[in-house]
Amino acid sequence: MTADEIKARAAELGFALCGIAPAAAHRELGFLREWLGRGYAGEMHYLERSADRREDVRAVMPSARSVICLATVYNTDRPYSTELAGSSQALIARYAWGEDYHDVIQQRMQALVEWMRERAGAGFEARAYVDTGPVQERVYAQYAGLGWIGKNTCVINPEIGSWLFLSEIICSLALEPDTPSLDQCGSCRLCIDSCPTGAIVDPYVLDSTRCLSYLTIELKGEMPLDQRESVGAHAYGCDICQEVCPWNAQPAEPDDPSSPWLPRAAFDGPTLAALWRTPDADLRAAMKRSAMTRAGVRRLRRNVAVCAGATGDAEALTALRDVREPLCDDPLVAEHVHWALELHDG
Ligand code: B12
Ligand code: SF4
Ligand code: SF4
Repeated sequence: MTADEIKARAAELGFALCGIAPAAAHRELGFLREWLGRGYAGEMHYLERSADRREDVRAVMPSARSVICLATVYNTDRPYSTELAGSSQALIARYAWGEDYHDVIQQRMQALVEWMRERAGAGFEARAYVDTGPVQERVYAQYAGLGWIGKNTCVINPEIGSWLFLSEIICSLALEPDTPSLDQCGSCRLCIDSCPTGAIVDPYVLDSTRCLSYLTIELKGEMPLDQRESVGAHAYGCDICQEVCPWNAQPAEPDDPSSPWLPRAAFDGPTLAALWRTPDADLRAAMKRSAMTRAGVRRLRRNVAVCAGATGDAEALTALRDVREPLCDDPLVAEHVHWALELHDG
């Protein structure tokens, strides 16, 4: 079984990109320790706990010789959040709109692993991960030639941009590696200058504790007071540093109606007020089997309350005063509602 045969099978299974990186001590893997040491992981303690394995896939699977890196495009033809500024719309990061990518991509990878297993000899070992494994996915993707790690820290492919889910199969086969991608950011710094919170503290270095994606998704408790006003209308995640990137300027292809990444109705451009007025049970149903289950309804309500305060949107503030779904009275949510109303009512 050759690398080319694996790539052809990956394309049949719906992967947009497939490349091979050697399981080796790549230079960029070493940045993780310093990044953790600076406290940039915030509350994401799992990154610290698994740092040994994240530094080298051979600590995950000692027989690892190659990492088969895969990318799946999730863009749809909906407008960018930067085009919706001041529109009252609740901004939800596009990766979270549709089906849970962990489920969709894990199934495709299992099919690829099974296909490989049928062809490989005895002793074949493989582990397939999408997002949740102890692997620095972007580093391997760069070495597999899928794209370079941009100054916004995302992997960018020169032909298809960075709206990509990464996943990988660590395997015991010594496959022919691809040529690593070259950095094409040049003198551009649009992502750094456009980040609303200054989270990209240096080119290629992101302080998660300032990133809206971390604050609205990963952070479990109260949002720090001094960061709330910079949240704007970002109710879940943030896409700005990718939207401004020239490599994502090409409009998306018209949507295939069967695409798993199309937004569910509740998250297809709702205003902040409409999102707040949606009953808890409906929000829960809309989140089912989507990536948004990570934050859940409680944190989504916390975020929408912060957005209402941060934007001062009159309809959203009215909705905060009117609607009393059970989760609105949750102490975490109530504190953020109180903050938003205090800010505007005095
Ligand atoms: C933790 C995490 C986060 C954290 C931290 C992000 C981060 N930049 O690390 C938070 C919650 C903020 C986050 C946000 C997002 N994430 Co995230 N996240 C991860 C996760 C689980 C681990 C990333 C990691 O290891 N970080 C640790 C640090 C050290 O790595 P790093 O910032 O990537 O730094 C690299 C380089 O920038 C460089 N570097 C670092 N320091 C230095 C210093 C110098 C001097 C130099 C030269 C280089 C350099 O080397 C590092 C090597 O790893 C990965 C999945 C995975 N298992 O890999 C997904 C992943 C990176 N996330 C992803 C996505 C889609 C997002 C969001 C777009 C979601 C959203 N819309 O809200 C945002 C994007 C924000 C951004 N600009 O990165 C995708 C990225 C796909 C792509 N095209 O790159 C991944 C790969 C998940 C997946 N399987 O598809 N995420
Ligand atoms: S996702 Fe948003 S907040 Fe985070 S670094 Fe990018 S622009 Fe900044
Ligand atoms: S916006 Fe510019 S600097 Fe940032 S990742 Fe894209 S090309 Fe690189």
